[in-house]
Order: sequence, then structure tokens, then C-alpha cells
Amino acid sequence: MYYDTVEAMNRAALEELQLERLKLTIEKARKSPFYKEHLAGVNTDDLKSVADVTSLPFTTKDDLRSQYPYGMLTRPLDDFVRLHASSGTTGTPTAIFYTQEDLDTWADLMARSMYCCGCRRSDVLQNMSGYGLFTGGLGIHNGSERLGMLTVPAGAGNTKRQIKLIRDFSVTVLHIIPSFALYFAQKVNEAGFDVKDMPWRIALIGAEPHTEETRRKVEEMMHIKAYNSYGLSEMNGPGVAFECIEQKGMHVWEDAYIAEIINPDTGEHVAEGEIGELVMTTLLRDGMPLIRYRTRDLTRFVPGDCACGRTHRRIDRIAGRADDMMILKGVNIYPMQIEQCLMSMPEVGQNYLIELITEGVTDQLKVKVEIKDEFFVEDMRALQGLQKKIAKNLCSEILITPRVELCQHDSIPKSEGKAVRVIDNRKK
Ligand code: ADP
Ligand code: K
Ligand code: ZN
Repeated sequence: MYYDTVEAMNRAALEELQLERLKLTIEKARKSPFYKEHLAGVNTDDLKSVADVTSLPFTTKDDLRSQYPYGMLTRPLDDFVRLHASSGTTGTPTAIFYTQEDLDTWADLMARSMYCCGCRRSDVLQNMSGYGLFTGGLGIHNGSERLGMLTVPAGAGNTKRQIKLIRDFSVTVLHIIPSFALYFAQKVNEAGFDVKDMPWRIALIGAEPHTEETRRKVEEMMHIKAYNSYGLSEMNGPGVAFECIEQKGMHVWEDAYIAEIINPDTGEHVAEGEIGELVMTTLLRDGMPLIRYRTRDLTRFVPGDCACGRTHRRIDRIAGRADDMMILKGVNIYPMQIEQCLMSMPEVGQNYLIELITEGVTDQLKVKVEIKDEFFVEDMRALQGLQKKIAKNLCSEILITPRVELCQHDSIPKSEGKAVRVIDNRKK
């Protein structure tokens, strides 16, 4: 029923295991130049339960940057066999290093993740994410092989070839970025195929924030079951938290990570079930352990037990990154609020773009929205009505009225990797 019996371990035993591994992790981490200093005041004998993790200092992305490239390593460079790097869209890149043991642990966690949403060794997986430095390529790939699936390393882009591979090899599982999935579904239709005739049954979607509405849209448009996949390079990559077939939040693999949710301003834990910043500690990383790493991702613990019987706690879908928050006219706005509103409207197509602009002396929010062909009509009055309706719906969600621009389908540029949702064109 489970890939690994640890997935259903009772909580008390699981927390014992976490504590034991936390202590080992601290000792290991101290072999790195960074943690030798950072953890100087810490005595592992003072840790009586896993809850005492709160006595340890945070590690931030800036810490990683300041140690770039080798300052976090606990072993001689000869012991490492792989590195990945973040895309660096927000400043200096950070590099993550793996020993062979780390790669093996990661592949196991990844295989467990895919098994938990129904993938089996009889499945054929096509990995449609970019390979290279991005962990969604090799991370998913190795996990898929570990599970025993026949793995098609298609990489990103080239929709025609993707469709051919899927049909030729009867692909049953896709790993695909959600924003690309919506676009891809349409390309399959345009190529003259009915999605119902495609061999696929499962889509693993993740790597970027997306709403429940978008998931449902992917499922409908592709005639597939879509499961949320969460991870970040600092915690290996994908395979950190994953949805089971219940689709009610993502199980965080707590034998491998300690997850905490804090108020980003105070650093204190939020009340159970409240949204805050996810903080993660690695428990099985050998060459580059990270302690209380501030992910900047916003989520909450899903209260209660999961019907699947796994005891590892679930996090809700990521509401956004702390860095994504826009402040306009004193109001805090997250892109996912806008997406949620847009994707629940039947007239709206696959893509949208948020633009921050300056009009005169004030900042404005402009939202470009792709409209489905059948609603993109000649009738000016109908179009204006739709434009007004979208603006009104958005206003009730984000409390300010944005400028809305209607666009034809496929007219907003589509990136091959993670979608760019916000462009800041404000005059500085
Ligand atoms: P980069 O920071 O360059 O994007 P990563 O590839 O490590 O580097 O991306 C990890 C980040 O991607 C996470 O911190 C999170 O913000 C986002 N992410 C990953 N999976 C999901 C998911 N399922 N839902 C929402 N966001 C996700
Ligand atoms: K197989
Ligand atoms: Zn479950």
C-alpha cells in the first residue's frame, strides 16, 4: 500500500526518529565552515524533543549566497558527484551539492512521492521539464527510474515531438509545469487529437505556484488526474512534499525533513492551520545539510489526518512566495489571488500577465487576460461588458480595480520554464 512503511509510522516513533536524525544532522553540519560558526552555541544534549528545533538559528538564502560556492559543504569536494543551481531570477545564484548517498536518498523520496499518487513500475513517464541545472529534470528522472517506470527524458518545449513521443510509447504519466500544461492541452487539440484518446492518466504538476482552479482546469482540459508536487533545490529538489490520491494537501516526508511554519516577521510559529512561511530542516542530507532554512514559500499545515493512512503531515498548496507580494495603494496583493479569480471564470483562457505600471503619479495594476475564442467576439459592447466583469470580480478579491486588457488566445508570450506572472514597469 505504501512505497515505504515509514510513511505510516506512528507519530511518536516518527518524532523520535526526527530527533535522532536532527542531532546527527547538527553534528554533520558542523563540519562545514558556515555551520561551524553558525551553530557554535548549540549543544545537542539540550534538544529533548523535536519541538526544540526552535532553539536553533535560521538559515537564509543570503547565507547560502554568502557561502557560494563551497562554504556549506561538510566533506571534501572529491566526495561530491552532482550539483544543481537555482535559476537565479532573484539575484546571485545558489548552488546545491550532492554526494552519491544524497542522490540515492533523493531518488527514494522521489519514487515514494510518485508511488503515493498512483504511479507504478508498469507506467511510462515522460519528463517534460527542462533538464540541466533545474532539479525538475534529473530529480524527477532518477526518481522515476528508481520506481521502475520506463522514463522518457523529453525535456521542455517542442510540443509536436512531445505529442509523438507520448503516442508512440503510450506514456501514462506526465511531469509538466502547470502553466505549460494548459498551453499543451490546447496544442494537442490543434494537432487534431482528442485528449480523451491520449494514453495518459496522471500529471505531476508543480515547480510553480498555481491555484486549485488551475489544477481543475488542467484535469478537465487534459482529461487527466493532476497531483501537486512541491520541492526546492535547497531541499534536494522535487520530492519534498507530494499529494496522495486524496488530493487534499501534500504530505511532507517527515522522516527526511522537519517542517515548520512561522510568522515571517516574528520568526515564531503560527497557530495550527494558519498561513505562514515554510521553514525546512534536512534530516537525511549528508554533504550539504541545511538547518531551519527559510523557504520564503507561504503555506499552512492541513489540520487532521489523511484518509490514505499516511501519518506525515500535509501542507496546503503554496499560496505564493513572500517575495511575490505586491503592495499597491496600501493593499497587499499576491498573484495567486488574481489567478484564482481569473481561472474560475468560464470566459478566461489559458494565460494571463500582471503588469505594474505608473499612470501620472500613481501606480496601477494592469492585468492582461487571454480570452477563449468563442468569447472573443466582434461585438464591442459584449467585449466591454466582459472587461468590466473581470475588473469587478478582481476588485472583490484584491480590493482595488485593475485595468483589464483582453487578449486573444496564445497572444501572451509563454516561457518554457516557470511562468513569469508579474512584470514591474513602474517608473522608479
Ligand atoms: P528557483 O528559486 O530558481 O525557482 P527552485 O527550482 O529550487 O529554484 O524552485 C523552488 C521554488 O519553486 C519553491 O521554493 C517554490 O517557490 C516553487 N515551487 C516548487 N514547487 C511548487 C509547487 N508545487 N507549488 C508552488 N510553488 C512551487
Ligand atoms: K517498467
Ligand atoms: Zn494522504
